[in-house]
Amino acid sequence: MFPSTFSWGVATSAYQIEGAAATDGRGPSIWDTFTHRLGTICDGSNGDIACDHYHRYAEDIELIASLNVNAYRFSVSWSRVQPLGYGAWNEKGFDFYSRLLDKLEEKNIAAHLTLYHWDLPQGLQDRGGWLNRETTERFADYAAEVARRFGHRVASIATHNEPWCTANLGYGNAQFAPGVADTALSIQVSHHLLLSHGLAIQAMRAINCPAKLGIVLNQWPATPATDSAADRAEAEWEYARSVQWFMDPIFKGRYPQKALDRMDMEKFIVHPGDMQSIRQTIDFLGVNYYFRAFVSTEQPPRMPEAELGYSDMGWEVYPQGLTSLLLALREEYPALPPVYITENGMAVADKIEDGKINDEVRIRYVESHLQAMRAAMDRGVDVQAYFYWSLLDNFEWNSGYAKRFGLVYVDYASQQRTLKQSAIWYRKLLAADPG
Ligand code: IFM
Repeated sequence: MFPSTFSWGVATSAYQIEGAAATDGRGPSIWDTFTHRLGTICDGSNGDIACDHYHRYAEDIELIASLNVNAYRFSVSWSRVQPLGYGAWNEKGFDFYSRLLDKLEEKNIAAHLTLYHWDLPQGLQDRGGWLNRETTERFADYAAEVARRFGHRVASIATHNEPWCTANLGYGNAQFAPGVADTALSIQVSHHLLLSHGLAIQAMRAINCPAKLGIVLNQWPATPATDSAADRAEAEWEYARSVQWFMDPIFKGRYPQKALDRMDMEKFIVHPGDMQSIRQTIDFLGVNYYFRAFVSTEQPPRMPEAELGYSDMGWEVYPQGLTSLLLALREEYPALPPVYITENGMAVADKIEDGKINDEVRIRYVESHLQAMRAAMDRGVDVQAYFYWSLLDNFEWNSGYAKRFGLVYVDYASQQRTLKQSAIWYRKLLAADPG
């Protein structure tokens, strides 16, 4: 049993499902530019149409409601509501999110809004993107405008989704938009993302935004492959550069020394006052959990023997990592606010057979992670929400449409949605324990 106030949900993001890339005045984002560049996406696809959610949102919210969830996490496409990322707002873009919120209200589903799920307006990229410090101010303007319009209609607003990915995959190894491979630049980008988070929180507080405000971080505990001093040191470094790199500035007002010691800080510029700007009180921390880091100094790196197997992404299924991660966060950050598990889910090579998608393995995945989350709650961690990633199969970034995370199967040719067995299981679970 979970507390009666617990939020149960499903999550999506704008570029992955909306489509309607050039409809009603939406401006291009860096993901439009990136996906249209040859060789960037495994199956050569893009998010031009995706799940066509822009036109099918009402049907999709009916689906969400049919799952018995009481919460829905989605993101706003910045370039839909402000085509260039600066200057004029696009009323038609805001109207879309207003209609979405109307429908969620009608169904009594709490809305959890994310401001930035990786789709920077191309107009800002043309001015230097996240390497340009000014982008942090534009982000704060955007946050304040969204909060002014929707702050009273949503339960929470997260500034960023997984800034680790924006910095490391967008600027570190070029797997994601905008496709830059320069580690030193990725470090500067991570600082600007954190700064923009702090400025956005301040801007939203300044207008007395009634929604809960926070950030969503992807996190993993790091396990050394062996007990050797080298592997243990490597695991500590991994944890410092991924988890603590984002947590320490927000909760302690400084970067972790263990990470600074080994990073290329030559091009790193932090202005006086930045760390205070980043260290804002937040009302919740969103944790996205998928796997642990299994750290080995051996080459090629040793893979863990995965008791519960690997997902279709090649990620180890390791539910106990969620318990240990949450316990570690509570231990290390006394000011830790309530935690929302804002993403957790599994890619499976799903197939429709006789109109059915038998994804037993996904059911076991969710079940085991809910148990792991519950174990951390029993030991005192204040977890208040769980969102399955994702509602629908969707555009999985550089994997295109080849990876399916949804509770709901999408036939992209017909846009037909079919509930997988996991969706039916989740619906029953929530009917029995609605939180
Ligand atoms: O699809 C992504 C999502 O956009 C961010 N978190 C991880 C998911 C699965 O890779």
